[in-house]
Amino acid sequence: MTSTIDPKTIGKPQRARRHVRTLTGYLPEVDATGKEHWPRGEEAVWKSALRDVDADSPAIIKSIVNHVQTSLARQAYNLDDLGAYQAAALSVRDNLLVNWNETQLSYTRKNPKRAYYLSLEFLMGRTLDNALLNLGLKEQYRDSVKKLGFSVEDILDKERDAALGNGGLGRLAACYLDSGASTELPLWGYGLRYKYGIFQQLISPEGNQLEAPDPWLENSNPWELPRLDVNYEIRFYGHADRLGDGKGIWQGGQEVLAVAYDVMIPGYGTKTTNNLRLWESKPKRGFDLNSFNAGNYEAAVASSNSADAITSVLYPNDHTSCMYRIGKELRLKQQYFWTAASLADILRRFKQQGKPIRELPDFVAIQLNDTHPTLAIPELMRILLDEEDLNWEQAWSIVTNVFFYTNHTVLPEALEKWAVPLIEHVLPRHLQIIYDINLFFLQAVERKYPGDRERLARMSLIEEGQPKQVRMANLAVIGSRKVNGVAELHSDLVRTTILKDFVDFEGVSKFSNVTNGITPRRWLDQCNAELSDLITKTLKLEKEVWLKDLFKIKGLLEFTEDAAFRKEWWAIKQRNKERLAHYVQTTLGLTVRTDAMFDVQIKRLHEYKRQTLNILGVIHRYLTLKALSPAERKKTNPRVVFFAGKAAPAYYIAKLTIRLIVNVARIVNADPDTKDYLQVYFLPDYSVSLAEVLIPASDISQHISTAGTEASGTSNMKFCLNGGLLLGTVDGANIEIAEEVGESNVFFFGHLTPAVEDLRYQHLYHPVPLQEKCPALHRVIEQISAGLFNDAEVYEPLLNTIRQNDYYLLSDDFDSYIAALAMVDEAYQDRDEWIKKSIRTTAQMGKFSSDRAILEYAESFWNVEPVTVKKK
Ligand code: 26V
Repeated sequence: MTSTIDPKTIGKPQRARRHVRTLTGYLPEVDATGKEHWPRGEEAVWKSALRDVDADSPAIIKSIVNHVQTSLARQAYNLDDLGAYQAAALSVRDNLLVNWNETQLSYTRKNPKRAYYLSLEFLMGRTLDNALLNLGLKEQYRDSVKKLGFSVEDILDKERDAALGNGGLGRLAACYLDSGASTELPLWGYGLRYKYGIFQQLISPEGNQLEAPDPWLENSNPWELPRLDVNYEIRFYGHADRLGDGKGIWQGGQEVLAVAYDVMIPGYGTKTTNNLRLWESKPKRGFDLNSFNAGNYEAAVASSNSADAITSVLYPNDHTSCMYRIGKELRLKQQYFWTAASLADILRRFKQQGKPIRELPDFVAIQLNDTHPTLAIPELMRILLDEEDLNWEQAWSIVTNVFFYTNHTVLPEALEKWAVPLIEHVLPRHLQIIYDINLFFLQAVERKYPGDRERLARMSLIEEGQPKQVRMANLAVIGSRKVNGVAELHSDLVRTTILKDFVDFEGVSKFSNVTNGITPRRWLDQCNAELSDLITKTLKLEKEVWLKDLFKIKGLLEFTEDAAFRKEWWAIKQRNKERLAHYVQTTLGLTVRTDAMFDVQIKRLHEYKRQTLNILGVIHRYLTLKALSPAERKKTNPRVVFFAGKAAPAYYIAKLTIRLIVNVARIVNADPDTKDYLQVYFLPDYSVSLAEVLIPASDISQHISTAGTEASGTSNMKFCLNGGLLLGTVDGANIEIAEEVGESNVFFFGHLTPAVEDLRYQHLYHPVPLQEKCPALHRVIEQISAGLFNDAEVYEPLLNTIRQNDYYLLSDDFDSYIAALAMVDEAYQDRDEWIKKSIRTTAQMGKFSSDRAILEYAESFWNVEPVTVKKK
């Protein structure tokens, strides 16, 4: 069975009349009598809304039509889906604004302690659908838009993703904002308004990843409010002089302007509408008049261009922290520009209350999302010392009570370091302060461990070398009140490996864990509306109740034995598979079987995430199938394997993995012997919106990082919440998911974290030939090398990573991986039992709501309490 229907069109009325399609939209049809026929929707609806004062037109229709006319300067005749999306978005924005104003007013009146989430990435995806859900206006807008002649699905589809992030870290920030507003916390986000988000991924005919810019603001962005009046001057370069007593003065250099753009963040089922403030860089003056008057036009615009450059593009995380391809200096300027503007804004708001600066920690908590905003620590010191005239002890005590630091990786190559000469050049005053912090800190360490020079060298903020480097994680740790990892295992690793010395020195209570979470609004109700409705119906609860207290879905456990319920559950999975198949058909022109098991791995391409292990497993399956007789093949379980994800542009090995996947897909899908049993797809340009289609369709998803390398993973939670089972290693949040849903409902394989170090040692000093160690893997690699997937020599560098060091332990885990895949196949054959596993999995995912996670931050770190904004 293959997909032939377009699920989006089910139940959609056919348009009665055809209209002439022009570049600008539709023209009215003129019939034989010369009468014009209204092009869109119901004539009376448009006309009464246009009369504006007419009370008989529903408010939503009136507001959309009003925006069509006055904001877009268009009318029914030339309104296309994009225009309709924009008008609907502006109309929804009006609603958000009312709540936003109400919320900010109530914060100003009540003056609660506030929390700020500083993140260089916010991977928001689309907004319209989410705003409608949170406002509880989905059905009304569906109706209104329909009366105006549009389908809500079509117009939702016109929105571009706001892709201001790389992956998990940025999407986590977006989930936390949703949960902050939904739990009524006074929580604001601060980030950068990149002109270009994460690059668009194209795949060449050979299977190579190509990158194109992501001009997401091209059609204007209805969700942001420019606040041209909220702006701060930010300085770079110049020179700094010490004034004694830890104080200094910073002068000269370049000054640019940080201008605020606000994005409203509505809570689900609350009036609370928080703010995400994104900064744009602008030249302080349009251009340099002196150069202009001297006739030097190029120099005049050069300074203005360099100011604009700061927020022009989001940096992809590269495979090494050295980022040799794109300017390091610009990245450092980005980080400082954003932290300095955010701090200035936070302090201005605090000062409006008229409180003394020493009370700052009673009113402000700042969460540092990874080390990217760590410059906020010396920046706040600078302000307190040089501008507020506090002494060092007073200033340091404020700083260390305001900041909180979340670590998101233990991979050594991902820990940020900045060259001392670069910081000295760009931020001379901050380098002085960093040195002073280091001096006082190392003096204290020396007092506790006299003469332990190695320990001092390890803990120093400065790493010796050519050049010397500032270790941002060390600075973030000593400048913060609490430090946390993002899953139990990861937090343990943080405490026992990268930050062990700091735990010994400061005591373990400063180092804790907050397991990541996801918002069930986007990641269940929005992306899988049918499943959400079934859950609501089955639990006999209002959907608002269980979507805000996700532990309530445990009630589904009672229904695992109910055959009718299981049938409905499975039918929804099937329709989600068809929706995905339809997407593949319309975007790639390929026909996906929907009667097979859907097996999905979607995440950034990285060696530690081991997409390579997955594709080598696919090849193993292919070779095995080829060796079977047609009759034996028929007994196997048909499987469709989906991959999606971007590789950092300079990450050669990751790009080769993509190329291998694409070429394996090409050969396997065309092989008449196997194509009924195995299909492989690489879906280009992975995004939040694509994840929303892929996740609900998955039977099994793969989270197969080398043990100890994936801090948490959050897509694992999204799949399980949607009733997809998990195939994974004992790593990150996989472990806690298994604890919750029961180990019998997940498929674990591979070596455990404590074994990893020893295995790596063996690879280096006692290597065993691959042929002996893992014949199955050896056979697969030899086939690639022999040209089974064309371009044999192209893959050699990728294959050599396994043949040589095999740092990520593919050869150690391959056999148990293949065994785990076989267990998945076997389990899938018993369909009823599989569906029960699927239901049990969803039912026991309550812990992974980001509401739980954000409340943990609020209660155990920030000491920030909810503020109820009254519904009028
Ligand atoms: C960055 C880099 C940069 C260069 C070297 C290689 C490398 C490897 C990883 C990273 C990511 C650093 C931070 C990050 O994004 N961590 C992710 O955070 C998620 C949210 O906590 C978590 O679920 C993911 O497991 C974690 O990788």
